[in-house]
Amino acid sequence: MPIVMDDLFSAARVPEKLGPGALFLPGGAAALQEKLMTQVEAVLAQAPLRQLMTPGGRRFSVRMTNCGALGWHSDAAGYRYESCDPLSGKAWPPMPEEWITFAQECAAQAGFETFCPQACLINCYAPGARMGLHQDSDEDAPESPIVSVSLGVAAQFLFGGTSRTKRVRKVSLLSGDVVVWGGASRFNYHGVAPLGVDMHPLTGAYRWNLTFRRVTAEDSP
Ligand code: MD6
Ligand code: FE
Repeated sequence: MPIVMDDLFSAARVPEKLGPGALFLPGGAAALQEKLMTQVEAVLAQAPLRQLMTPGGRRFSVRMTNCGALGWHSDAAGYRYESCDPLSGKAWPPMPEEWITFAQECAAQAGFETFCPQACLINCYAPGARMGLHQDSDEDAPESPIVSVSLGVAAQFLFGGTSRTKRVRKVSLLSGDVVVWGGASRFNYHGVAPLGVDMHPLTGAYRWNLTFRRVTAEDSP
């Protein structure tokens, strides 16, 4: 078997600790990808993607929706979780049971044994869409990790530290990759570089990201 350049330069696709409480699971959702995308389509039929506004009046380049008991929302009033979709006034679509089980299995691999997600934020990236460096701090459950699943076109995930000025590391996220984020890394800055022009058999030109979140303390209903 000849060695090609890709083999020499690509990172090993094995689980890797990105920091205390932060675990990269390459291919962690590989076997579930098709099923997840089908279930995403079902969520979209009830809660379509929308381009939210930041509190400062800028439009997110990423389109978003949610499923679960709570959904993340942003407008002039601020970032927050809502129990009903502000577009329809109806409850967010339920989170599929398999998603909850899967997110729990991923969290357990990173040492978070009691994780029970209440919200799944669904992000859709078109070519050029990006997510600036931010902290996920709209949840009141600092003990709970976030479980993040990537589907479709590959992206560069930017993983910084607890302050904006810390070194930012780039991690290539391919379809089916999972990142678990908690403990001492729970509030690390992170973002996604502008999505390139590419094609993936499952999603065409798009990248999807599912983030599973606990919003209220783990011992609350
Ligand atoms: C994304 N992800 O991958 C954006 N947040 O599209 C996030 O903002 C994120 O992947 C917290 C933990 C993991 C993440
Ligand atoms: Fe985030």
